[in-house]
Amino acid sequence: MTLPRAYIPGFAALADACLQLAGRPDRRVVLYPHVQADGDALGSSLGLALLLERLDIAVDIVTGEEVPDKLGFLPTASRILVHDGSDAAPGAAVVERQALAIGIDCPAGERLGARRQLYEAAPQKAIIDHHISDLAPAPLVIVNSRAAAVCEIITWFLFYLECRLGLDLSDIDIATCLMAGLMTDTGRFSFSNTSSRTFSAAALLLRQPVATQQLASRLFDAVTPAKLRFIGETAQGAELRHDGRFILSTLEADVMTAVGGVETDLEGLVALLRDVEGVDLAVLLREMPNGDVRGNVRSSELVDAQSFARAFGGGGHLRAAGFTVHGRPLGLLQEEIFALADLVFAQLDAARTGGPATGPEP
Ligand SMILES: [Mn+2]
Repeated sequence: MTLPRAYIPGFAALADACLQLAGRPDRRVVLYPHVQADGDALGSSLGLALLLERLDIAVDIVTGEEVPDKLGFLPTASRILVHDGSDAAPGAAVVERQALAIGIDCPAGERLGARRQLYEAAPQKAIIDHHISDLAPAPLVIVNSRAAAVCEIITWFLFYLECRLGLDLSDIDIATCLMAGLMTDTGRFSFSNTSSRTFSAAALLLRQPVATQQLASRLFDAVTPAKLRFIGETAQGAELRHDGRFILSTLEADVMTAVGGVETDLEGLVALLRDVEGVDLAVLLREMPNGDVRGNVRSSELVDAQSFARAFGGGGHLRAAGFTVHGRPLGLLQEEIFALADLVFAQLDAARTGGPATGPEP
């Protein structure tokens, strides 16, 4: 296996910063996954924590909310500290002893929610992310938007450390956590973000006897009663436009309240919309209890989901992106989304009919 060269400067700087803290339990690395952490954010945080601990580096993980039930099976998930912004929260105590704070699966900032100040108070800060962002390059900013998951980046970091230190650093727990994130963000290795490097990273992890089938069914196949209801509501409310190439559905606050459920019950709903035959752009809106509207965007290779989400202040990946809108009624936002979709499909049609031929030569 060959380490992708582009990673070397960032990994060297990160390893230097971490290794300085070895044997110093009073000087800790603190990991900050994004709010509403998913399988990649939690898997990569747990995997990195376990990896650094093998090198006698003390690590804490601070999340914005309790680990969702669905991900509670991840090895050592119970170690995670929660910080909701109050001084009494268990996670707040890390501020005294954090020597290095690392934002995981996000560019830190707003994506840390109430933990932002805690992160920013650290004497040294790093970021490990795979989203497209405007972050200025810095030695401890490791952002690769071509990586399918942060777990892919962490796996290569593991490999880098093994080569640098001449040690075998993987174990079954590390490999299981990192594989969980790889599977989450690639839809079990089926999304277009899955590259040869993703498979190489998976191969590195499978040096350990990871229970991949069990992992996949826990992450993907399990459907809670709440999720079943959400699937029904999403399908029922779906509106198709532009000859079935655009689809939008909405989950209003009263539905969310009536069904109950948790964040992970909403996973896969926007993918369900995107999977409808003929759809090139899918948007799912849901009203949050505080009146904000969260939008999820998915697209085929013909449409840029990321720039669509950006128009509403969000971001993400080319085919999968999201945004949160504050203080705008759902109906108004819906109209804005339809208007932007009109523009997107008008441009697509113009490129197809009026512009130069883009298809393969006959
Ligand atoms: Mn991710």
